[in-house]
Order: sequence, then structure tokens, then C-alpha cells
Amino acid sequence: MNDGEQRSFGPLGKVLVIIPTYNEAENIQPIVKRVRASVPDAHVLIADDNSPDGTGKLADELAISDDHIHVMHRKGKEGLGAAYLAGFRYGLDEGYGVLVEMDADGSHQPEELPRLLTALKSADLVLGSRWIPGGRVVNWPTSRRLLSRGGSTYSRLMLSVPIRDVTGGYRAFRRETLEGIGMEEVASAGYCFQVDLAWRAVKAGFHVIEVPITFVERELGNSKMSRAIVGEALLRVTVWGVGSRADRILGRGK
Ligand SMILES: Nc1nc2c(ncn2[C@@H]2O[C@H](COP(=O)(O)OP(=O)(O)OP(=O)(O)O)[C@@H](O)[C@H]2O)c(=O)[nH]1
Ligand SMILES: [Mg+2]
Repeated sequence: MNDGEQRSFGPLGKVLVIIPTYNEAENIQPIVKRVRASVPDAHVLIADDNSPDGTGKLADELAISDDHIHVMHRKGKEGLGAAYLAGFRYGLDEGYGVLVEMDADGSHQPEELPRLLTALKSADLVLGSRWIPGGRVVNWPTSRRLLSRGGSTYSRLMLSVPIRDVTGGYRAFRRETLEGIGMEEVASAGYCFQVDLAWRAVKAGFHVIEVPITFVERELGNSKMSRAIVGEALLRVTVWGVGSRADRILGRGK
């Protein structure tokens, strides 16, 4: 995608792994430990939305004994998109060169992060992908599989983005990519946040590549997936797709 082959890419710089959390008390310590073990130089930012189950306090305890762990306490549940945007802003302000998105529930395996980072050496954005050869999903019921594949296919066709897994949330961005996609205008809260970011990166001409991952369904804690999140995604992707087609037809070229 987008002539990455002809470009040369600069060094990656310091890595910040952003983990948004809402009620992940059972998961937060194991996931952070796995990140620290897999990529010891990387820093971790936990962006907690004042989880009632005390995730934020557990995160603080982790940060006390490890200067590579940082915690952002947000005032209340505002959705994963808002937590990531705040995390990105923190990371850019603090001078990180690479910003990684990772769920807290173990679905995104930290042991696969080195592969994403290696791929980022010759890309602007790397997407962990379940739906390319080598990608897998473990422990997902057929209904979830269909929803995810269907959502990705619908978004790909609607927005004409050449990406197989456009809703996935295991990603590594170069800072320049986030600086170049108009992050300030991103309003999506839930699932479509991921679609929004990938689409913006493709439209801005960045070199986006997919790397196969094994996605493991959460074992502990509760899902925050809801009909509202799916509904938001469906509605927004449809509005974006229709809008960009209309722009093309009317010659407003986006
Ligand atoms: N800060 C913050 N984090 C959130 C919010 N909603 C979800 N998250 C986190 O975002 C990540 C993804 O959420 P999940 O509930 O795992 O969503 P999902 O992967 O679609 O659903 P499951 O398949 O059930 O795991 C997890 O680390 C959540 O704790 C939110 O409103 N605020
Ligand atoms: Mg999950």
C-alpha cells in the first residue's frame, strides 16, 4: 500500500505501549508483566477511565516499582477511542517515536509485539491482522467471528481501503503517522475508532501494512462490546463511505 518500497524510513525511537482499561483488575498485572518481558526497552502507559473495580490503583502499584510504567487516570468511562487519543497525546508530548495500541485482556499477545515493531521499520503503520494468511483467532464463537469479518469486509468495501482487518486494535504507529492524520478531528468512540484511524492513514498516503497475529479471546473480566458500539461503527462507516463516494462524484476529491 502506498509505495512504501521506494521510501526510506527513519529509526523508530522510543516505544510506548498504550493499554486502555476499564474494569480489568484481573488482567492488568499479567499483561503489563508480559509487555515488560517481551520488549524490555518499551514503556507502558495504562489509560484507566476510573474503573470501579480498582484497576487504576493496581496500575499505580505497578508504576511505583518500575520507571517504565506510567498511569493516566481519566475521570470516567468515555470509550476506548478517547482513552487512546489521550494516550497518543501524552506519548507525542513525551517524545516517543512509536505508539502501540494493545488491549488489556490478553487478546493481543505481547510476545508478538517484536514482530510488529520489526515490520514498522519499513512502514508508517503496522496493523496486527487476524484475517490475512497466518492470522488466527482462538476461542471465538462463530457469531463473534462473523461480526468481526463482516465488519471488516463491509468497511473495506465501503471505504475502499485495501486492508483485511480494519477493525483490529493491535497496532504500531510511527509518531509522524499520528501527527499526519488529523487526530484532533477523530470523534469515534468505540469500534469504529480503529476503522477511522486506518482509513485516515491510507487517505493521507502513509504506508500501512498488515502482520498476521493470533488473537486470543479474553478469559477473565467482562467484555465492553455492546450493541451501541456496533451500531456506532455501522452508522459511521456507512456515512463516511457514502460521503466519500459523493465527494468523488462531485469532484470534491478527498
Ligand atoms: N479507558 C477505557 N478503556 C476501555 C473502555 N472500553 C473498553 N476499554 C478497554 O479497551 C480494551 C478493549 O475492550 P474489550 O472489552 O476487550 O473489547 P473487545 O475486545 O471488543 O471485547 P471482548 O471480545 O469481549 O474482549 C480493553 O483493554 C478494555 O479494558 C473505556 O471506555 N475506557
Ligand atoms: Mg477484548
